[in-house]
Amino acid sequence: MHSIILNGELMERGKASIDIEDRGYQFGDGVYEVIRVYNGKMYTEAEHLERLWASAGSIEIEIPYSKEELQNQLKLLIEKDQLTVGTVYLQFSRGVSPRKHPFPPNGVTPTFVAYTREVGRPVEKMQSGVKAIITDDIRWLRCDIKSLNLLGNLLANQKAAEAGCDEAVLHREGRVTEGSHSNISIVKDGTIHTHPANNFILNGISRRVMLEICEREGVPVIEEPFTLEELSQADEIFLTGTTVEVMPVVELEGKPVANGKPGPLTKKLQDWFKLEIEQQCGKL
Ligand code: DCS
Repeated sequence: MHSIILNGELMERGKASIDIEDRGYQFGDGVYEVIRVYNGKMYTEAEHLERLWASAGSIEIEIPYSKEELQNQLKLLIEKDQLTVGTVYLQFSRGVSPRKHPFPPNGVTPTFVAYTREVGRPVEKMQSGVKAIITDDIRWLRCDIKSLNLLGNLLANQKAAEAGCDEAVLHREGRVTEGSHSNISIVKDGTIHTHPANNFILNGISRRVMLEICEREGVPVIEEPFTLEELSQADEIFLTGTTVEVMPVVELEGKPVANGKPGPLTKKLQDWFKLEIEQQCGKL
């Protein structure tokens, strides 16, 4: 039976209830994280918690725990659920208050929810690659905040799903930003191109791991927006994200990417990424 943490209390999922005037429920007024668990251990948890605090801070939500306290709660949850490979989802909303747009008065505490899910590594897809569509990035201008408000992402991903694809590549006036739930990079003549970590994208933790690997291994990277034209001419395209790790895109808008198979640099990055995980969480 899966457990849930609600405001610091570990309980059965069926016992948890959320007030209808919780601002997360009514406004999407909150922030979240998804942390990968391998061999029962959280991967890059410090980075995720750091980003959670940054996201909360940017919308003036004060998390009522220390990072250490939160980490301990999540560890207990993982142990209780006996999770080996999966994810922990956690969110903080601004709390419960009569529905009004301005922030509630002081004294309203954020609502904290966390639960786990068993999710295997997408090994087959990592080998075969996935398909993607291209669509307008209609989201707001603070995509660096991991906000509960995901309508722009959902509409894009729904379009992808309807086209039988896994991901939607988003662009603003022809400049590629990211995927609906992943970061995107291309390879051209041995160089990786990826959007810089500014307000137009989520600064993905997996993206950062990938960039660190590239620096260490001497793979050249250009962190500048690339165009749809460059995307269509890419030698390789790959996504990075907590659940997808390093995922090759082999078909874009129904056309094969290069020869339609995962590219050599993407495959190398997958191996290096796996080694990074193994260093923190043990053999996969
Ligand atoms: N960009 C967006 C819009 C995302 O939603 C995510 C992750 C990423 C990039 C990649 O970031 P990480 O490398 O830090 O995961 N989205 C999470 C989600 O909503 N489900 O799973 C991962």
